[in-house]
Amino acid sequence: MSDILQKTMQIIVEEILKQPYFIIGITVALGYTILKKKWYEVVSGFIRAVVGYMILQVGSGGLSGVANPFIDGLKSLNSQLTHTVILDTYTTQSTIEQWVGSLVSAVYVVMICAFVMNIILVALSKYTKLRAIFTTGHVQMQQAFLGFFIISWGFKISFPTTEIPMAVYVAAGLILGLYWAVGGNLTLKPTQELTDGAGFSIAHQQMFSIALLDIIGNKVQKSGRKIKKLENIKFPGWLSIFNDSMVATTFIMTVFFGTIAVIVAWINPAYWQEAAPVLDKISGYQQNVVFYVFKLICSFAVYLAILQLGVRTFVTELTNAFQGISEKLLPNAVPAVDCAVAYGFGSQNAITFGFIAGAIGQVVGTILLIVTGGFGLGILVITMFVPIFFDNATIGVFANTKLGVVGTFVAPFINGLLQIILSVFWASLFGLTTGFVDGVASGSGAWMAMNDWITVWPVFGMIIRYLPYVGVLVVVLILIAIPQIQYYAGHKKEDREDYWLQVKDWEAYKAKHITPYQMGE
Ligand code: ASC
Repeated sequence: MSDILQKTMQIIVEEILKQPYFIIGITVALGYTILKKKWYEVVSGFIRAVVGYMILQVGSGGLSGVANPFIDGLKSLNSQLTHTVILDTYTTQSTIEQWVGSLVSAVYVVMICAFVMNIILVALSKYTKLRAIFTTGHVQMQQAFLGFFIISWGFKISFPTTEIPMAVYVAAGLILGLYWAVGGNLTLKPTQELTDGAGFSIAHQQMFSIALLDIIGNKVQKSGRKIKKLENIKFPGWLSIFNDSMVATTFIMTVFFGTIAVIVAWINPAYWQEAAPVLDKISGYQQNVVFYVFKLICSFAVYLAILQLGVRTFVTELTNAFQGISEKLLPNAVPAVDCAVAYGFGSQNAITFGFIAGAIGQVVGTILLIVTGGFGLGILVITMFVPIFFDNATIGVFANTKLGVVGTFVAPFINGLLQIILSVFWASLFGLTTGFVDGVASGSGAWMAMNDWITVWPVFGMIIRYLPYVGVLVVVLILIAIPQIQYYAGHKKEDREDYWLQVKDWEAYKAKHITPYQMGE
């Protein structure tokens, strides 16, 4: 590839595609222009979208950063953690980047083609029944790498290698583009229910589980069973502290991370002494450990509040502007956005409770792992914050909407357990139990551990492995069939066109098709 081409592609990928704030900003500006808004309204919409999204990123990035000292503390307890699998989205991306070496730019091309394909599929919505454009660029990049790796495994390619048949790139692009369009489409109705028609869907890493919760929730609601949602609970007595999500978050995080902090301090007293920052460079005063940990723990609620401010800043702009796009450019389309946007809706406590239930599931999974010697595979896993928090909190928020309190605890708990058990299994099967450093296999391996990547994607890989070429066709057909099933089987024949009302007129759709949930005592 020529130098200029490579540089241009790098700019497109790094500065535009991987930056959701830019895509969202441009989308708003484009939508307002189509709606013939005044130039200054277009500019202010663009700015609110970009700044709002950046605020959201400060919130979600901050949440991850706050958890790091605790996770590092846990790691410090075992110095032989070199043969471990790190459960994290970013680590998985960088581990695969090292394995694929010089083929990295080919993965960029796959990502760009898949994104274009997502748009084309939605442009053809009349036939494809697909309505969502994936806009979460940093997640798309991670998915492009793991998706490419899984599909290469399907074609029996082992890394490191310098040549890969064209068919692998084509299959990866096709399947990724379809996955983005289909996943975003699957989350559309549940997200409309959560947000009461805000006009977007979710573009993240647990889209199939959101759809599954919706299906289960519909069955439960239709059965007439009463559901108790978190937002309808008024906690009495001392429990009333849970009525305020800021207090609830800080309280729960204190118990959870406080316990970790104490365990770490007990086994490795030196850790916190080294981790605490120097507050005064001149006198060399190092922060007292108790105050340091207290401040870290309070920061969770701070970053959640920031995240929600970000959502409030740009969501209305995006919803309004996208009307222009879906009227003129892409009929019936919605933007699919980061899971954190969902945290601005529904019960705020569902975020924290979902996380805690998932964390408990992970603790149980880890104990099983230790007791069984890594399920006989000799592998240990270390979870980072993104899978344990964002995957489980998102599942918690959607579970609360459809299944109430019980769902908010049960669904993320099961997910947390599966995150550990299945990640060990998949990392081992797909050959990601070690990293690749300086030309040799060494260091920790990695797996994303997000729900779609412990369930549907590994199955895609296996179908392709056992049915070469035909398998690609099978996976593509399965993905193409999903929206058709939503359209044809989701509604009675005479109501079929109401499928589009989910985007065009949510109130009308809701009145006709959503079973009002029965509030429990
Ligand atoms: C991910 C990932 C993140 C978070 C973020 C949540 O999968 O890589 O940084 O989730 O998108 O807001």
